[in-house]
Formats: sequence, structure tokens, C-alpha cells
Amino acid sequence: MSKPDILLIGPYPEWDLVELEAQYTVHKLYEAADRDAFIRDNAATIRAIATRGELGASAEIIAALPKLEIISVYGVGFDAVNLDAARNRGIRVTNTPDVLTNDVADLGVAMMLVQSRGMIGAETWVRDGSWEAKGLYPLKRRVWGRKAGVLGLGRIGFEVAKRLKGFDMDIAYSDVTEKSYADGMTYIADPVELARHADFLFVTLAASAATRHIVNAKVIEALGPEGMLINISRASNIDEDALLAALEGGKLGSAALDVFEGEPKLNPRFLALENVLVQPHHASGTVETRKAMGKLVRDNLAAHFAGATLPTPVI
Ligand code: 8YV
Repeated sequence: MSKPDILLIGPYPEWDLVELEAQYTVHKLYEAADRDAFIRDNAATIRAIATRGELGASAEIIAALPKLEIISVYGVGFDAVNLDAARNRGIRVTNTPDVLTNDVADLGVAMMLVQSRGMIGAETWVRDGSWEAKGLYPLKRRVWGRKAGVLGLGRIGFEVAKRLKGFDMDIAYSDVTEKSYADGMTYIADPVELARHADFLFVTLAASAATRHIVNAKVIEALGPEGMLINISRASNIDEDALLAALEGGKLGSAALDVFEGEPKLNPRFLALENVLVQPHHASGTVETRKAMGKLVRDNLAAHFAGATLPTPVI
């Protein structure tokens, strides 16, 4: 039997590529000099897309592939896949939930600690000789016992909150409904009120058109000059212009961000700020999790081509 053809939108680790190439004829879009011509040349045979969370699959790509049956996303977030375009054609979409939850939560909490205790600056303080020349490193703010807000108490938000309990933090959350599993946490429906409550506001919402800029100027200002915003979800959940203005003007204390509009090319204003910790969208970036994500992408594709139930369908 001939191998099904799949379109790989962006690079996967070598270990995944080897496995994919054993089962499929893999067309690497990211290596094409002329992407439109590449898609046109292979459109007649491509039956699946393998993509990454932040790359998704646009309406244009979906429309250009008449034989497309399934889009398998390496990532929990599927906001970059045009779901309407897929749904209209009966194209299945899968993602990789659960396997990455703990790593994403770990990085979010690590970002809070690193930023609040000024660890990046402290590292420089040692390396550039400031410790010896100037003495003690400037004092930073504590984390334990302070107030946290979790915006979106889904799988990742819940794991963040669980970790924060270990720091004896006073935890509140916001979501569309109150959650029965939110033991010991206060429900504050309004994101502005949640931010007013919090010293540290974690953004852990699945991004969609409905959550676009849910963290707006009002939320940011309610968090205030002593507050910290931590984003391990999607840039679209935050009004980035409002965030930059607040960080530059001192209306927000600091931010720790793993995701950016237009990433990996971020707004240079972020790099001019000292009160921002910037990370390269790697919250799920451990060997263990990425291997599990790659396997789930392949398991979904294999189930589809075998006519079996998809392990983790979105639609
Ligand atoms: C990326 C993610 O897919 O899970 C998500 O939604 O954004 C990430 O896990 C990952 O960085 C691979 O590109």
C-alpha cells in the first residue's frame, strides 16, 4: 500500500520526522522556497496536515488542499487552525492535550519566581563582577504567601494553582463558570476584579475569538504598579499595546511572557524594558513532553488512516 501524503507546516524534532517518514510521504512546507507553488504542486495527493500549535492551518491552506482529511496539531492550542474552514469540509482536527499540562504549569511558576526574585539580573550581577565591586544585590519581592489570580482554570490553570498552593498563596480564579474542583480558591468572575485581587496574574486561557484581548488596559491597570502578569497561553489573550504602554509608564510592575504577537519576531519595545522576562514560547519544551506530543500527533494520524477512533479530537 502506498504511504499517505502529509504536509508538515513547520519543523518537528528529528525523532518525530523519522517516525513520520516511515509511515507517510512527508512534504515539508517550511523548506519550500515558494510555498504557494509547493502547495499547488502537491495539492492533489495531500490528505493530512501535521502542524504546530502556533502555526496552525489557515483557511487558505485548507482551501488549497482538496484531498485534505485531517489536521493534527502538535500543541494543545488550536486557535491558529481555521476551524470553520475545516468543519465546512468535514476535515478532522486533533491536538495534544494533557501530555504538556504539567510542563507548561512548571514554566509559568518558574517565570513568576525568576522574575519576582530578579534572578536574571542576579546572574548578571555575579558574572559582570558587580557582586565583588558593588556588594549586595538589590532586594526583590517575595512570592510565598502573596495573592495569585489564575485567568482560566482549565487543565493548565488548575496545575498552576496546585503548584501555587505549595507557596501558601491566596489563590483566586476567573472562568466562564465556577469550577467544582477549585478547592480552596476564590471565584472572581470579572477579570478586572481578579486582577485587582492579585499580585501575580497568570493567563492560562485557551485562546479564541471570544478571549481576544481579555486582558485589556483595565485589567492591566487593576493589576497595578506592584503587580506581575504571567502569560503562558497565547499573545492574543492580551492587548499587547496596552501591556507595553503600562510597562513603559509604570502602571504595571512587571511581566513574564512566553508568547508574543508575531512571534518569533517580537515588538522591539519589549527588549528595551527591564521589567519584562521574555521566553521563546517553550513552556511545553521538554524532551519528555515533546516526545509525548509527537507520539500523540502520530497516534491521531494513524487512527484516522486506520478508520479508528481519534485519541484526542478537537472536531
Ligand atoms: C507549541 C503550544 O505547539 O501547546 C501549544 O498550544 O503552543 C506549544 O506546545 C510548541 O511550542 C511547538 O511549537
